[in-house]
Amino acid sequence: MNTAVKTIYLKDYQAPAFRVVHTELQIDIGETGTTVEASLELERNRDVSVDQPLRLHGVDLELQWLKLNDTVLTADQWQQDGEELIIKQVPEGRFFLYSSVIIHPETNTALEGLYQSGSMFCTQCEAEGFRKITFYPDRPDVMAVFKTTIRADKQRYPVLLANGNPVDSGDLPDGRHFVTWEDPFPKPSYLFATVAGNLACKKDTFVTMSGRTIDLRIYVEAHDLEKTDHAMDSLKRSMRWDEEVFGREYDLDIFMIVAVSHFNMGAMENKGLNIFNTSCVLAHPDTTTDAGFQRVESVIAHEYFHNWSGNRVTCRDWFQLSLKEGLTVFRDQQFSADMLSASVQRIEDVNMLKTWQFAEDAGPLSHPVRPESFVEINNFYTATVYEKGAEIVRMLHTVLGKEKFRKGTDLYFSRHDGQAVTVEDFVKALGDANGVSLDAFMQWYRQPGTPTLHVHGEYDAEKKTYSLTLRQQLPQIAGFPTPQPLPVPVRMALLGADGHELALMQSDHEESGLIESGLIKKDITEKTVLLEELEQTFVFENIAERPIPSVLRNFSAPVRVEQLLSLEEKLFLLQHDRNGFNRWLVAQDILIADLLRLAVDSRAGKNLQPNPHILSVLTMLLPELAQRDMALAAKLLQLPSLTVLMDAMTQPDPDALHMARQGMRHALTLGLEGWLLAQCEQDDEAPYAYDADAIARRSLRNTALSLLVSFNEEYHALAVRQFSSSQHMTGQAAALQALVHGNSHLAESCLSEFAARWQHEALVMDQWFAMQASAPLATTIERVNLLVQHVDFHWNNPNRVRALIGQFANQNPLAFHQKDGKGYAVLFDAVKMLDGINPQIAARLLGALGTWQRFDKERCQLIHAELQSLAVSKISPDVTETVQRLLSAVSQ
Ligand code: B3K
Ligand code: ZN
Repeated sequence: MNTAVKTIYLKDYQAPAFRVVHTELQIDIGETGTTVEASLELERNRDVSVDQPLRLHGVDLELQWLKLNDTVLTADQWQQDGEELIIKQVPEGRFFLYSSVIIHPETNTALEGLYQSGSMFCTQCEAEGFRKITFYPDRPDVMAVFKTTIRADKQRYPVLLANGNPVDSGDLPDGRHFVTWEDPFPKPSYLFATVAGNLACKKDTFVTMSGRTIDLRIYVEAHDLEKTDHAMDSLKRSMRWDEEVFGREYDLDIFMIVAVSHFNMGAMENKGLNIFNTSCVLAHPDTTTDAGFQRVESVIAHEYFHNWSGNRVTCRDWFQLSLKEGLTVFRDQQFSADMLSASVQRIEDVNMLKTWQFAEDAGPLSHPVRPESFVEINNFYTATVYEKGAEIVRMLHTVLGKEKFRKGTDLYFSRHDGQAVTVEDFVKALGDANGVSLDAFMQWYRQPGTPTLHVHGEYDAEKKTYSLTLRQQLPQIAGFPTPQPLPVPVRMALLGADGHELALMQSDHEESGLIESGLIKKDITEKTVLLEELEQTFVFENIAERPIPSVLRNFSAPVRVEQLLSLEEKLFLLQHDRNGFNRWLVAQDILIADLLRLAVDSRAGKNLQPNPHILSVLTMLLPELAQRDMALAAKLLQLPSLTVLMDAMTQPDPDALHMARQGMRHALTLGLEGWLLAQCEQDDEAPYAYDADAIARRSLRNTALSLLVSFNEEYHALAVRQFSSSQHMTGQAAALQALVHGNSHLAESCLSEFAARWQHEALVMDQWFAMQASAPLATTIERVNLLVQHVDFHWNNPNRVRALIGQFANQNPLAFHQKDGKGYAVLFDAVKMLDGINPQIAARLLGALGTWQRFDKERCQLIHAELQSLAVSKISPDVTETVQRLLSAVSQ
């Protein structure tokens, strides 16, 4: 086992000994090395004793010289200890430290620090990449004003960018040139960025709410210029929305986005110079699916929103990551809900949470939204920190209500502008602004694991009261204290016999000071009750009939729900609840239960017979629902995924669940064949429109097509027809995927045609790899092993690795968990291969095993052996930490 890893603890946090007043960088880009000269104006913080040395971070830097004020430092005046450069004696007052280092972006495959992507140079500094550029106190609570000069060959790199505003530029000898940028806003080093390349630019402007005109620029490779309209439009809408909804105005005179094709994640919010994975900025109907368009819109918004939630107010240390990520995800989710359909957005967000975050929280990778220790912080950019973090912010929004929440964020942004703060500061500002204490919610940040909410209702026909009893069951996660009750907001309504909502009046109920005041009025039919103890009963009066409760509306808390309702009552909710989200939620519940039953039958070799009552309700409901809410109809038709089903099974059996799911799909198609066919035969709209209705129509049509293709070979021609005639990628890709996943003999020729047509479009080729890797077929492993050898497969491109290996391991449980262990071998071979190239991506891939301990003995043994063999090889700290955490499942 690699034991050289060092664990960092939240409890050990110490304020920085020195602050950086001003940072000046001179970056000289060369083909075989880049020189970085830094000038740092430093000052010892008050209360720090004079004998404390200056400690700077630095990784893989070739030090040329170091100067303290006017004196060159000799080797005995400094020392290097791991990632630290220690300068033993520095003056008492302000002083300057100058350094010169050489770095090698041209061989940097980890894509952290300064690196080359294709023919351009770019940076990624979050979380700790700046230390790969120069010696620096590389921690978020050290905020400085930056001035950056970049020099490079003018012909190859005509565009030279950095944070802030351009203040100087000019030509240099030998065909080189320079540009100087100044960023007036103090910022931590993780928000530093620079770019050099030959890039085309899409320009626009935005007039802010105070009347300032901002230059907007999106830099891309020339052939991608036509794919920037949607990003620019999304950016302008994000800027307006943040002004209107959060009162946040942009601060610099220019806002730039640069698209790069080699990027470890979606995008990065560097001050004034966002750097984006091409997949999250480029969009065109010819090459991008609806899902791609939506992703661009939300990531553009997310990074833009970070300008306030992250940049102006940043994190004190990396344990506080959710301070900026949870809040910003919440903000981007709200934005997307306002742009398209709020209920579809909520369904998608919750589906994501339940699929990935609940799973993460149910295994050895479980951690609190604010972790208490880490080896490699890059391993903690997780669904828990992001998505569960966003759910905590959403709960605060729910209990305060929209206006008070806004008062709270106003105070947070003004009180902490220019500061590096903690999650406590955020929660306190929201409370202070409204004269309430929200401290109880801090427990959500500290306590890992998903609570289960047990719901039980009783109607007293004589007293005309309805008592709703809520109980929270909290999982004990190894290594953490006994869990404490959490505040759980439960948004709810009571439905009468014909589906109408009953008026809610609570008897002698003391309103928690947190809930919107004035909520208890006679005509209120939906309200939020706050469960603060392990168990509480809420009594509603004047309830004239026995109601059916609709609880946890819009998923008002990130919990699993166990509700004592009969199938009939659940089917009633599915048909009558006015809350579209809850119809989806209850449908999931109904379907999961029946699919689990079918899986048991499948293991016993029985005939698979889905519950006829469920089938008849669905076949009756869907065509009628599609008239009113096509998007919801499409969502219901998609059925819970294999991953969600595995989560619901005590010992997941992907084979049996797949059979069960196929059986249900078959039965549904049988009942709905004519209607499904009618959906596919409707005109495939051209030109492509990006709006909620058009997306819903395409979604329903494509879901119908996939059902028909798996149902009967006769329908394969229908898919080929759509594949050839569709005027947009959403139609083409869905048709091809239906053929590939439906194991059609027509798939192969369409795959070849598609590859030939799109071979020069990397993002389309990613889809080509992905749909083959995610095919639930016995032949997939063999195919993935061949695709790894494909000329267009590159280990050094994270998008391609995610498209092939990531999709296989995360989106194809059937093949990945194949009983002979060949699927695991694909993953572990990839991790070993990648570890030397890009440890961040290697470690992330292992996340696919987050619940491995729940599988049967044979599978567990195979995975355990692979993990152990990896643990004893020479691997990066990133992978070491993840392997150790995964292995901890066996000692728990
Ligand atoms: N803040 C970046 C993520 C950085 C990841 C570093 N491993 C993107 C985002 O959340 O906006
Ligand atoms: Zn973010």
